[in-house]
Amino acid sequence: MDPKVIISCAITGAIHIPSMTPYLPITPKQIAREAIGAAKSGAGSVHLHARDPKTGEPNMDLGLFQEFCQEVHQKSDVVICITTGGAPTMSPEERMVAVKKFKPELASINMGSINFGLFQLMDKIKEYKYDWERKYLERSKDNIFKNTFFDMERIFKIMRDNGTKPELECYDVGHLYNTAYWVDKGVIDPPIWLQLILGIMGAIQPSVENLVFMKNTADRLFGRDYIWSALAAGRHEFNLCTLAAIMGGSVRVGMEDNLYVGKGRLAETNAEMVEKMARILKELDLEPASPHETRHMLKLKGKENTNF
Ligand code: KMH
Ligand code: ZN
Repeated sequence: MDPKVIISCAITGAIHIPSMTPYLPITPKQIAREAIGAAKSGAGSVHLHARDPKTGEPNMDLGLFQEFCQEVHQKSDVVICITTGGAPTMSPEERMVAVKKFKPELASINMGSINFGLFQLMDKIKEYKYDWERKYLERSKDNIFKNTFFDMERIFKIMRDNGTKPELECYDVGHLYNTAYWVDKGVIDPPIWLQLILGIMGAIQPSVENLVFMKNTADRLFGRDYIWSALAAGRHEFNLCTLAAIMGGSVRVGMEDNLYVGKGRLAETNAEMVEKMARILKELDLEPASPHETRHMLKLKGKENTNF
């Protein structure tokens, strides 16, 4: 039987700002509703960040996470993946708290430090809705999203102590080598679950060649012992996810990575983006993995063992 394709949906993230779209989920209610909708449309996993409900600023408040995670946990079977990336402006300490508290089945871990550039987004914004937005984007020019080996070691330990599977966010080829270091150290239980990220400024850019290069590098480093997914920022999202699916990978879509569902057409819901991806898969005779199949493929501990 052909393996299924995991569609992960990243609901809101910390890249985009409310001034870029009226549809960005911000409040816990909106985030929960969007995550549940994405699951109904075919997502096996939802990747969750929190935002200040009044201003939309990225936030790691445990009360906010609790509110939307609990609702998703109660109303849907979808696998919840909690961020430890938070926002590039947050310290690693701040970013680790939600995994300790909620013991999710899945959480992201960022596999290297980068100058995560968001300042270029300012060129397109005519008017800012909130005070923090402009400063947030501007600051990214001179800010390191810090994920040192010391930080990664601490995050891996927290994940292991809480039975959480790491989703390994690799923004560049070097991050695959960092992953190989941790695999050799024995801190990652099989299967290795890689998220290949293309198109973040400060890291590898989106192209067919670069996705093939990353995949070939992963093959050289991990042989057949890994499962992978791709995400591409902005307008490259659907094209490179389609290529990833053809190459045997899984895919991530959603408003964290891209705000448009078609040329010049803002996505109104995350579900729309999942639906589009599921339609493309269908045309390729591929099938989205259900939450149950996602758990089986990634060998997750089960939602009954979380603390939402
Ligand atoms: N923002 C994405 C490019 C995280 O939350 O840990 C990667 C991400 C990081 O989702
Ligand atoms: Zn994220």
